[in-house]
Amino acid sequence: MPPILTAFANSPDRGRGLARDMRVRWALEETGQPYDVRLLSFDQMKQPSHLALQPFGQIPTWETEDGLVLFESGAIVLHLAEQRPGLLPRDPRARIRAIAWLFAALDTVEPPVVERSMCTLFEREQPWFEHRLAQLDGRVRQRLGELSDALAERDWLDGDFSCGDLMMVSVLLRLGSSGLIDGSPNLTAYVARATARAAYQRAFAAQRAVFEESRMHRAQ
Ligand code: GTB
Repeated sequence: MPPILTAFANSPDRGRGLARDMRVRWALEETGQPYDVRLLSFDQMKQPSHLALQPFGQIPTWETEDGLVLFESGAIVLHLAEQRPGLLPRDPRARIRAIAWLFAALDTVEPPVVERSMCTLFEREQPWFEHRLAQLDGRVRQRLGELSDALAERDWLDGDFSCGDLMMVSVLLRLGSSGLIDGSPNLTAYVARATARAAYQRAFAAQRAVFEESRMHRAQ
């Protein structure tokens, strides 16, 4: 039996590939690993059977036939990258540098990006919304500027495309239509280069199919 990834049955991103199962699907496609998906409602995510896999009642999780259970999208992507070639260099120093970029994506760039997106989703009605958004935009812009300088004119962050690039681009995509990346042409090109990869396209189509299917059911 193929391993099982969990994902939203009805993703709030409406098929835009922004939920965190997408980064795992992308890693699976990059490394050519087959998988099945278990789709969960919000209620199911909070049931004991899912909490046994993911203590915070979230997606994604990863279960293999031989009993491995993993949560945290970063840990799952890193595990997949270690299983087969494609997302980590062989050279030990290059390998740990790629892993450092994966952590940088999750721990340094994603927090202000998520904080901004929470603000636009849940704080829009507050009298201080515009002020707060400007503040958060500033924090995101600072990280984007630093990342843009680090990437410079290279295609990828450090050598070949790696799980560090996969995670960084997954995080940048969450900025969506904010326009914040537009000020950094090298980051815009970086995201376009990554999302043009066949593996990204396959992963995107797979999560999009879930949304289309649920839309059809809702319409019936
Ligand atoms: N650190 C964990 C990881 O990386 O695996 C975080 C997992 C996480 O945040 N999962 C979210 C979840 O299960 C889904 S992806 N939330 C339900 C809950 O906490 O009860 C986050 C997400 C949700 C929606 C959008 N969107 O609509 O654009 C984007 C990302």
